[in-house]
Amino acid sequence: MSRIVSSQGPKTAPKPNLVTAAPSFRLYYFNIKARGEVIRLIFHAVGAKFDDVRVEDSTGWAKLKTDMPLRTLPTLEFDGMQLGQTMSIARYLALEFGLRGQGVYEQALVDSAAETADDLLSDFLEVVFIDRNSKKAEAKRNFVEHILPQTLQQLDRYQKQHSSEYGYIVGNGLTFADLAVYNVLDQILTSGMIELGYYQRFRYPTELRKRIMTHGGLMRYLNNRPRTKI
Ligand SMILES: N[C@@H](CCC(=O)N[C@@H](CS)C(=O)NCC(=O)O)C(=O)O
Repeated sequence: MSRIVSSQGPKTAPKPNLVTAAPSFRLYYFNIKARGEVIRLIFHAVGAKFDDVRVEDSTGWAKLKTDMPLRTLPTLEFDGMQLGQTMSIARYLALEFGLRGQGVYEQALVDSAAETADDLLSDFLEVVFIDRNSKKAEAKRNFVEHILPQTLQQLDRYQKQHSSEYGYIVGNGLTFADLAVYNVLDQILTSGMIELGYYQRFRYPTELRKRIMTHGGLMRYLNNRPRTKI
């Protein structure tokens, strides 16, 4: 369920639910994809219920900020606890939901791939948020011509080394690293920086996209999610 927190939103963070046995998850993020989207994808990939709280404006955020452990979003609340930092939240949920990989080494490999996706997302968001048009054009060119293809080549090599399974980056099943990679590649595509054909030169991104397109829970979400600026 999605909720929008506006300037009329709640003054304090809602009280934790102490009665239910299964954790009741509430994700706070802005009404954009950017960093928080990978966490939404994790919930939808496993069909777990969560309250998708989308903070809509700066007044709503100013009121909420002091209730957040690191004063940033995304923040996850569950069982009366709070967790900040996107990748920590993603790792925690991946462990809860079986998207973490098998064994300690494989889990570390999954982390490496997810961090690579997160680095790419940071580079992408840096370009998106550049104000000056002259600088933006140059940064965009550098991103599309250098950073993106280099990262995609790295991911292709990585998949070849660590998975023999179609469309998965490590091991033989979906992990949160696949969702992190899908998330950033999808955001780059929908920003209009590149066209879909761009990814077809790369094996893993092409296979991964096909995997996601045949995942019922993810497709339902991707086809119906709120249309946002980024
Ligand atoms: N590394 C942190 C970055 C958190 C962060 O800077 N979040 C931004 C939104 S993407 C934020 O909360 N901005 C509002 C603010 O800092 O007041 C993470 O991934 O969670």
